[in-house]
Amino acid sequence: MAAGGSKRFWQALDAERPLQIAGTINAYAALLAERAGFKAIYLSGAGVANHSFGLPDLAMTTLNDVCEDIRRITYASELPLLVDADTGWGSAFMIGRTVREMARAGAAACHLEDQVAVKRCGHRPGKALVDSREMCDRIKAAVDGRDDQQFGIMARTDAHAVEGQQAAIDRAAAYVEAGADMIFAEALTTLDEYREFTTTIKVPVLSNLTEFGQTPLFTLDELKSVGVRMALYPLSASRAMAAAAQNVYETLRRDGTQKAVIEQMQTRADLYEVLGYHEYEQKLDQLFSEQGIK
Ligand code: PYR
Repeated sequence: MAAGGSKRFWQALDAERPLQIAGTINAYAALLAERAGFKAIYLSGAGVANHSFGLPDLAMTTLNDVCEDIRRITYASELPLLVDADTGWGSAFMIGRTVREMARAGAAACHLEDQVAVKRCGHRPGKALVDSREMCDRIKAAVDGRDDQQFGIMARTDAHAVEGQQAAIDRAAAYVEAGADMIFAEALTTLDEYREFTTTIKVPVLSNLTEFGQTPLFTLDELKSVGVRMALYPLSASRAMAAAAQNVYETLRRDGTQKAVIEQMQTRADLYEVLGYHEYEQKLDQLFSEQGIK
């Protein structure tokens, strides 16, 4: 299913402006995003840590952990998948390997950030950065490491919150010079700041619209008006899923029955529709009943 993902990513970026990229924490979420009409999806590092492992987003998951989730998602969905590669899990040749492993697992593009290896969530205090030269080395290693030249390399800078707007723009320009195909401008706070990025940086710029963070929930029209090319919603659906699940668990414990929350649930029929369950079942009947096996 993965073949051609990187090509489809660039096609989507060209076709939709800004390209809406939906966070999908697992394969089933990817199917739901596809049905809603998204043209690209995202695997969040926080999503892997929080939802696959029950851990905070503090550099506690590995390349293999992320690749396992990439494989599951890209087996289920043809949508091009952008993946959070955190700080790349090493330096030099290891970053090249990170890129190749992600591509082989089915990813279409990944982003690498300029935080130190003991990274933090981009919208939390206490972030520390490697210097610009070290981040440029990460980008060069990533670009050199890809065997599919269309695999997208996005450089994320966390500098706005740490060193200020001008330093963030200077870093982004250096990362593009080092070979980055796209820029992830993390935790900007105003549309003017995005405009400053997009007028200086000549590759597509992404806005991370994570809820309860530093960036206001700008609309697509607002982002378009300042030249932003990608709008990322990394955990919107998973936050809603988590709140719904919490409510169901609490209701079951409190009421001893799920009757009060049944209306909020996806029905069995809808689940089967998303999965193509009946087509699988018909195939099973066709394959085995012809041989007299019931
Ligand atoms: C995350 O969701 O983990 C990001 O880094 C955006």
